[in-house]
Amino acid sequence: GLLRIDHVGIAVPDLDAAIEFYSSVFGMTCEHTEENEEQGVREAMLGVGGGPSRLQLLAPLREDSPIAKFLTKSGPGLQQLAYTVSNVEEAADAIRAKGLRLLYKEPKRGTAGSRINFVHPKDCGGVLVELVEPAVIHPGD
Ligand code: MC0
Repeated sequence: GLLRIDHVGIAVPDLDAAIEFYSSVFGMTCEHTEENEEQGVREAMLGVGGGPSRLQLLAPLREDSPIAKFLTKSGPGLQQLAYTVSNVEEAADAIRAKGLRLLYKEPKRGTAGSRINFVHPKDCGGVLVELVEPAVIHPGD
């Protein structure tokens, strides 16, 4: 099952400008940045209010990346909602068994060594849902 909301992801054209915006307007802190070549993104994870809530900023690395396509089609804005799970294969199988499409047959690599899969937004009321199995599950999760 789902443990909690892992992060909310926002597509942005310029990562550094977006980090500066969220820092100066909302006082968020950038905890981690990473390039994910396979996903075609440069990303930043921002902490919200000193608690476990996190905002992920996603900028395209290439023209053919899902974020580039999203920006062209929809413009900057909410791109994904991610849930923490303890086991991504089990969570994906359970959702698949309900007849929804998962984007990947096998999990791929996400932020900070996590293992990820996605539910197709057309099967989820227009929301791109990401399942995240962190490399380390923190106590209390
Ligand atoms: C597309 N659609 C969306 C959407 N992206 N709806 C809601 N949220 C989104 N993010 C809708 C389109 O508007 C369109 O609807 C239909 O789905 C097909 O979209 P498309 O523009 O033709 O695009 P596709 O089919 O080529 O790609 C959509 C798809 C893709 C979700 C399959 O974006 C994808 O593979 N996403 C998963 C990977 C990803 O997002 N990576 C970047 C984050 P209409 O009605 O117009 O037909 S990487 C990440 O998140 C990692 C680093 C992490 O967190 O650890």
